[in-house]
Amino acid sequence: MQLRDQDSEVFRILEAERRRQREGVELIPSENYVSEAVLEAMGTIFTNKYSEGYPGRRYYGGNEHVDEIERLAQTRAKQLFSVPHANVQPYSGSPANLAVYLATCQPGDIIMGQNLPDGGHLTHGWKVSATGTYYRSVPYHVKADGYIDVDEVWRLAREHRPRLIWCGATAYVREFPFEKFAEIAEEISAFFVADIAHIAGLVIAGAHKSPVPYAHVVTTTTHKTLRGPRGAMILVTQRGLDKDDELAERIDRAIFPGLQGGPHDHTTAAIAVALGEAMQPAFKEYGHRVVANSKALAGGLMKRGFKLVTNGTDNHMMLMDLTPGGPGRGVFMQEALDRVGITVNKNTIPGEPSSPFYPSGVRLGTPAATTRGMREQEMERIASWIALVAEEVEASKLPDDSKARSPAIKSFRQAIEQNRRLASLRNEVREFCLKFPVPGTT
Ligand code: DSN
Repeated sequence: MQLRDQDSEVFRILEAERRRQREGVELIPSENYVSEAVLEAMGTIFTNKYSEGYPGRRYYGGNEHVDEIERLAQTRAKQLFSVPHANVQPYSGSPANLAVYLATCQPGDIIMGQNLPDGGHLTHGWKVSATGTYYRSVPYHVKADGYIDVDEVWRLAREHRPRLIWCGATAYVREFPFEKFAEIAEEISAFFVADIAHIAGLVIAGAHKSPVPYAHVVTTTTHKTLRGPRGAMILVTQRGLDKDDELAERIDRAIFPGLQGGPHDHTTAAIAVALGEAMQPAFKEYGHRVVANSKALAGGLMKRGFKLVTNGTDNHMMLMDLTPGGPGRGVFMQEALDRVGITVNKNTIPGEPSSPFYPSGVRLGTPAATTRGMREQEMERIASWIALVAEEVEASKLPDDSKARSPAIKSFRQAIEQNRRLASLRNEVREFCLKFPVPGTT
């Protein structure tokens, strides 16, 4: 029986989400739209199977076809990234990164990663993450200009001699200096792990330098610029095997049985499909277009007087610094843009004067809009809408008194619901979006 007939309640919610995706502009840089083939593979009977272990070495019977699909995903991953080993089983990016710790460190070891408010990821040692609890985290930062402070990385690495150094981020708009991290790690005999979750698709397309010649291990999610299902991969490079010839086995054992149980075989099937798509010439073009669109959107925003961290971007994302209008305004912009159908996320900025919950920035990116076929001229239009929304909410400021904040945001929400200018922009955005189909929503 079809979902529509069997469970009208779930179907209704799904339809509402389908409408939201079709009728709005998705600018969260970690999101994307998968193809219908990826969606189809996700929704297959591979979800019925248990397959603990690895191809040819399973704990359950009946895995001959799962073995085949997992081997195919591994082969495609190895070919695309030019690496000798790929594990495609991590449930998502955070478990993939945890598995790297398990494979390379002992609890209590010193590790280094980019500080979270400076754009780094939770799993690179931030204090509230298990990685900041079980390991001794020494974060590095970005400079006042927004670029990674490589001199500080050198200094901290020499002083603390970490076992593991991460390079990778969730909110960093410039090309990563992988070669510098390789030199630093080499000098102190640390493992160098590149987390390319955000930029994997750009790396495949040649629109961002590859970390493979420099890092020992590379982790990535599969659902951001790579445009696959929600999942992740851990790649071991030749450099990694030269450092530790058992590194691939250590990584595999860390994922299973170290951290996870049975792999999600339907996800593995969909990863294989996404990797197959990423091998096509059209994907190269896609990766370059994502960056061209990102530069166009950044240019459109700066032209309209917005301040961007580092004054631009090299990749798929940009970070608006809203502090000229007062600290903590990210939340107002996110809510107001949501109201007109432009989805972004509030984000901390380097040197954040407010807090992660009430940050002073907004993070935007172009992977999803580019998948829909939007180009530079559409980015210009989106920049103009963002400017209009900003103008409309210019007067809204975050109260200094922390108790007054939640009520202020509540009344802001009511005000934007009633704002006629925003309601009319919402209609314009909807009409525009319907011209750019989202795969799987028609
Ligand atoms: N949630 C991801 C992002 O948005 O960048 C990071 O894990």
